[in-house]
Parts: sequence; structure tokens; C-alpha cells
Amino acid sequence: MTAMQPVEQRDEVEMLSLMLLIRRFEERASQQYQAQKIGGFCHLYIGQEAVVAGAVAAVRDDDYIITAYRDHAHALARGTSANACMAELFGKETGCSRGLGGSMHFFDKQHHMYGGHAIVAAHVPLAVGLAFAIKYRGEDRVTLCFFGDGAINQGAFHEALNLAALYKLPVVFICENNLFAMGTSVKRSTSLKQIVDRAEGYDIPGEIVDGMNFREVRDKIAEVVDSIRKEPHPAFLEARTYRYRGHSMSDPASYRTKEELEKYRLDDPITRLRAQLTREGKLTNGQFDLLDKRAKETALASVKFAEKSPQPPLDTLYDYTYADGAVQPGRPGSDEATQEGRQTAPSPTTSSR
Ligand SMILES: Cc1ncc(C[n+]2csc(CCOP(=O)(O)OP(=O)(O)O)c2C)c(N)n1
Ligand SMILES: [Mg+2]
Repeated sequence: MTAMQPVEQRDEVEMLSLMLLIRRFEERASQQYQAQKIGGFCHLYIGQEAVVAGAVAAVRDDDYIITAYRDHAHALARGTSANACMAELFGKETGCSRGLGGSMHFFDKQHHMYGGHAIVAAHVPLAVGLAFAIKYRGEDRVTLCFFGDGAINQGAFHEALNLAALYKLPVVFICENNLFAMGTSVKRSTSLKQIVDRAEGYDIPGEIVDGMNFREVRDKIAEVVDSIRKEPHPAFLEARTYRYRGHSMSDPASYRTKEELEKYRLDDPITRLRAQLTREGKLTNGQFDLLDKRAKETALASVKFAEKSPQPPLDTLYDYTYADGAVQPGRPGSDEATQEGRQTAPSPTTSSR
């Protein structure tokens, strides 16, 4: 496979359309959150679309993807329907996590999207587990692990990189460096000249990409994935990007200046790809408007779908919290533990709480 093959595999206009869908979907989600149709936490990805779009354009549909809580875009990029995503935000039974996960816990096994994880960096070892499974089974898949700049100082992150390097696992660690972890600038949290230097200490090859540039992200990941499929190994990418909105819906983002935000908005990833395609005669203004109209219609239809979907039944409230029979004191699997477990750990659904 050559580095350029994914260009033919995933049409750029199709990927522009995906970026528009992500943006319009999240604009609707923001509106519905303000209308109190969506509860809990909600973190928007607006501004960062080129990172996940570039990544999925560079891999196969059966490669694995895992990310943190800013996850709506990753599910949409994988092919989870806007309906299932919006319904999840609404906490409805038709959601991709049956309405029990919410914004931070999108999951879609069928599309190999393994979450949606709320604890910073906690999913990075899970990504290594996915990559271990690939290598153990002798497959040529790759795991893409997305995380924020805030994850790189967590212990779990270091444990994961160490194991990935020792076992030479097929995983691409993709740091979406949007310059902030909540309200804390990366300059104040991290004692590194650049984030990519974290990988060097583990002897993992690392590169920086412009995360506002779809083509640059796609081509770099395609190159890295090509080399991993030939001979499994971990790789690290620092994608420099920016979120236009606050950390979550409740953050007015007063820790940064209007000028800084404006500088990045002028470098918008959707506008950039549109301009590239228009310049090359691959897209007319009329075609772009049609793509945008379709994205807006899909997002609006997803709200209607979520609104009319049923709530999960009340007796499923505690389902999927623990694997069946997992909560047992003592040695797992022993008769004694099983016996004890039955006495002391009744199913939450049958308890009087
Ligand atoms: C272990 C842990 N500590 C603290 C938090 C609270 N928290 C939620 S998001 C966040 C910032 C993470 O920022 P980053 O990794 O850069 O991701 P971004 O939000 O920028 O996408 C923090 C500290 C958490 N969820 N988990
Ligand atoms: Mg960040």
C-alpha cells in the first residue's frame, strides 16, 4: 500500500461532507443542550474536525478507534448514524450506548469505535490492549488512540506508552493538542518544548502535524499506518489544533483572548479543505452549499428522531455497570466467592435502593 492510496479510497468531497456533518451536528447539540433537552456534560469538537476526518480517511473501516470524552465526532466519523448519536445525547434508548452513556460515552462496537471515556488518559492503556489483541491474533489492523494534551502527564499514559513500545504494538497515539486542558494552557501544565517529545523517551517515533489541515493529517497517518501494517510498532502524532468553544457547555472560555480565537477561526479546517478543492476545480460553490444543506438536514432530523425516541426502561438503569457475576468478594471463580457474592452483592436492579 502506498501513502497516497487512501486518497483514492476516501473521496475528499466525501470527507468534507463528513466534517460539515460533525460541525452541524454539534451546533444542533449545543442548541439542544441550551434548551435543556440534553443533560450532564457535553464537550464540543468544533474546530478540530480535520483531525478525526484526516485519521479515518487514512485507515480501513475495520481498524480500531478509541478516544476520550470529546467523542461525538469520532463516532460520526466511524459511521455511527447522527440519529444514534443525538439519541445518546438525549439519553434515549435508541442511542449508540442505549441512552445509558451520554455525551462522554459513545460506543459502537459494530464500527470498531471503542469509546468515549471520561477519565483523562484512562483509555490509553485500553488502546494498548486493543493493539495487543491485534498482534496476538496476527491481524494487520491498527488502533488509533486519540487523547488531549491534558492526558500526557497522567501515569496511565506513561504505562501505556511503555508497554506499547516494549511489545511493539500496532497503535498510533494521536494527541489532539488544542492548547488547553479545561482552562489550563499547555504551557502551564507541561514541561516539554513540544508534546511530541514525550514519545522519544519511549523510543516511539513521533511527528507533528497541522491539525487544521485535513490533507496533512491524512497523509501523515497513512504513511505511519502503512509502515505499521508492514511491521507492527507504536507511533505518536501531535496534531496541533484548536477548539472554538469552551471546554464544555458550561465554560465561557474567558481564559483566552478573542484575538486568539479569531486567529484560529480564520484558519478553519472546513474552509481550508473547501478552498483547496475549489481551487483544483473539484468542487463548485453550488456543490458545497448542497453538502452543507444536507448536513444541516441530517442534524435536524437527528433531533427529531431523538425527541420521539423512548426513554430506556427504568429497570435497565443499572445495567452494563458491571459484567454479570463480576461483583464478588474473595478469589474470583471460587465456590466461596460465588457463594459470598450471592449473599453480599445482590443485583442493583433487584435491591431496594
Ligand atoms: C483523571 C482525571 N482528572 C481530571 C479530570 C477532569 N477533567 C476533565 S477534562 C479535563 C481536561 C483534559 O484536557 P485535554 O486532555 O487537553 O482534552 P480536551 O478537553 O482539550 O479535549 C480534566 C482535567 C478527569 N476527567 N480525569
Ligand atoms: Mg486539550
